[in-house]
Amino acid sequence: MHTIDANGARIPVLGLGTWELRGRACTRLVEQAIKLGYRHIDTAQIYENEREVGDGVRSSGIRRDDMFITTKIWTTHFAPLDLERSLKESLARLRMSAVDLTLLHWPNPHVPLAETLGALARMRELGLTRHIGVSNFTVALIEEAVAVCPAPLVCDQVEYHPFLSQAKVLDACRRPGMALVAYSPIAKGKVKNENVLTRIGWKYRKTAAQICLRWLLQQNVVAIPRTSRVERLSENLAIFDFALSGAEMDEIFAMASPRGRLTNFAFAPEWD
Ligand code: 1BO
Repeated sequence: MHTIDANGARIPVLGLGTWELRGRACTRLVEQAIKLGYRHIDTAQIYENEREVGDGVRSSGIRRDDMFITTKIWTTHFAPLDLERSLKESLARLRMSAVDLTLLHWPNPHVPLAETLGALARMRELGLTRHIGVSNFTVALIEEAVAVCPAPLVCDQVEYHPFLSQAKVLDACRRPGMALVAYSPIAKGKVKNENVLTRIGWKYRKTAAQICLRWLLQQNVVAIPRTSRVERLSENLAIFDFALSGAEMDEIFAMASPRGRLTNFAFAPEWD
């Protein structure tokens, strides 16, 4: 699996997102993904599937060291002692002694960022997580996080697909050497049958989703598509045998729109 280096982390460029995957279906999909070649699985406390993700990793038979596992701390656990307790609970559910990457899932303006990041950095020192990062952080929040965090942050995980520009966030990540990890990289299936992506796909005998994932890959962006269908797992992996031209990349960049965001909540920050 191709990887991206970011502040000491080597992140497999394609991972399996598990948001909304639950129960035995989640375990089976994680196991199947690993058997097909996935080496990066993304979960979160709020997804309520850490136990099933851990089960899937173990039943695949893969060595733990060959996997890159991310979890995310929910915003109600950002006070330092809560953060430590909740990460230990995540590890107990996953039945792992450490994860590869722990993220703050969303910004929480009610707890000072320096305190939360100080606690997260301590989790790294204690060996409970190999790397740390953030998710759903804006440019201003990335800059604040980098300034106050005692350890290097390796990524910001945000929604990113052709309908939503993340040029400013990408730039803010690159300056301190962080990776951008794209969730909903195929826009929750909305790229399927999209005209530009479908037309480019004919040329390479690829689907619109594969063109979209390749477009992210060529920007050095990590993508974590979620799917509940086994056949899609292989489709999403088959993006390493062709390359988009500069003109095709630009055509896809031109699809972004101010109304392109698909995931928003009342507690979300003011987006860039
Ligand atoms: C509330 C979950 C958003 C994507 O991780």
